[in-house]
Amino acid sequence: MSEPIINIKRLIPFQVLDSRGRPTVALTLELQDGSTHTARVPSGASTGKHEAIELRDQNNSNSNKYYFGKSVNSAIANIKSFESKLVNKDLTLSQIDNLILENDGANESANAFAKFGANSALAISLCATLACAHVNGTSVARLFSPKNDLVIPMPMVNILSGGAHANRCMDIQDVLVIPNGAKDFPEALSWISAIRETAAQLGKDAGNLTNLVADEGGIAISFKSIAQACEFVVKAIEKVGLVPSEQVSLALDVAATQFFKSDSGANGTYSLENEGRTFNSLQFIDYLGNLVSNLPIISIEDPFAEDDWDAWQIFTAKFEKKLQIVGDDLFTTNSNRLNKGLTENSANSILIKVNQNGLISKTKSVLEIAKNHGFATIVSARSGETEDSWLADLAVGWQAEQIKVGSTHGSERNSKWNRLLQLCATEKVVFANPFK
Ligand code: 2PG
Ligand code: MG
Repeated sequence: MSEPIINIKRLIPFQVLDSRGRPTVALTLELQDGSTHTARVPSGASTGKHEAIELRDQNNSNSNKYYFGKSVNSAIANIKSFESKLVNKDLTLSQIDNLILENDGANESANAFAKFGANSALAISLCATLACAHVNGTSVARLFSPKNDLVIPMPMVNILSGGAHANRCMDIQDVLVIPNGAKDFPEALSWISAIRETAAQLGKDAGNLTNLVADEGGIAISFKSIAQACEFVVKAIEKVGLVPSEQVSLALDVAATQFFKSDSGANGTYSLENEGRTFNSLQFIDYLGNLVSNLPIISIEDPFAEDDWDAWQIFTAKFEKKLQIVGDDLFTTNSNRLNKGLTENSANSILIKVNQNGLISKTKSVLEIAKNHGFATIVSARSGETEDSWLADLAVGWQAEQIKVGSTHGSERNSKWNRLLQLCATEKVVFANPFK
């Protein structure tokens, strides 16, 4: 299938706010046919050090003063100065992405886009994707999946938040649920909504619900141990009348880089402050092994720090048959890091975040490499999100089979769930279940 061609008239970048109230880049791309295509760029909190670099204004200029150094005027200026390289030309998405890469000299190295900004790059690449769907006369989902039934991904949904998203009220970042027994996406979402509300009620009843909805719409409750947090979610699943494991299972995003302390990169300790325990890598492998053996956990993300490759390898050798082992900070949606992980058998699944990479066509290539090697793929939102819903279309179009966008509170989360509901209502779909 040949790629659609677009002809850009102008780029209008501007600053908007994300779901955490922080500035982010938005762009309206106008085509020669007069149509406009607008996208907003997400942003993480627990960012891996190998992610493409997001540009923020560090200076304290007047326009930045009230945003505490987080404004994105330099990224916006970069888009504007790049405009002349794109306008009035017939270009495909791949050609546009390559021009952006050449301009930065980044070539998908770790820490790419230090000069141009991954947020500048992604704004252009996203808008170009939307424009390609427009000239094709289709949705973004259908741009990438023109034939056959659309594959609606299995959701992985945040119930409890901790770590960088909830003032570290739990050591790990998320306890999530996967509705692996649901017959379709609408049923899956209804189960999850019930579990989230029931968990909030249980927290209130027990008097330990922190008066805070976390960054991704999850519930913030202090737990002394990870096991306790998991048991709490199991209780919520049962209270709803669903059967743990059979119908709904647990997933963890450990986000271990956040509590790994090291002077020299690889050798260091994992320190669970709420639990009051410290582990070396081998001890932490045993600790997590024990958790997954005793609880209905079917997926574990970032169980080890982003450069603790040995621990990943040992853990994967032990648990790959029974567990989805997901690299987020480990791979940072970067083909070089993914290839190292494939060679060393460091995981069996990858989290795909478009702003970790910076470009839509290159992100798609990373996902395809992963799929071709039998890895499970999970398209993911960031903790700083916007009202945009293109992520749902990308997950469907790329047939990722899993999607993670936080919880079921907050319109920046629900815009993605709602888009999937819309696709279920308007298209012929099949519901992916990689856990059957
Ligand atoms: C993650 C994401 C989303 P952040 O770690 O998977 O939950 O968090 O966007 O803060 O990196
Ligand atoms: Mg993560």
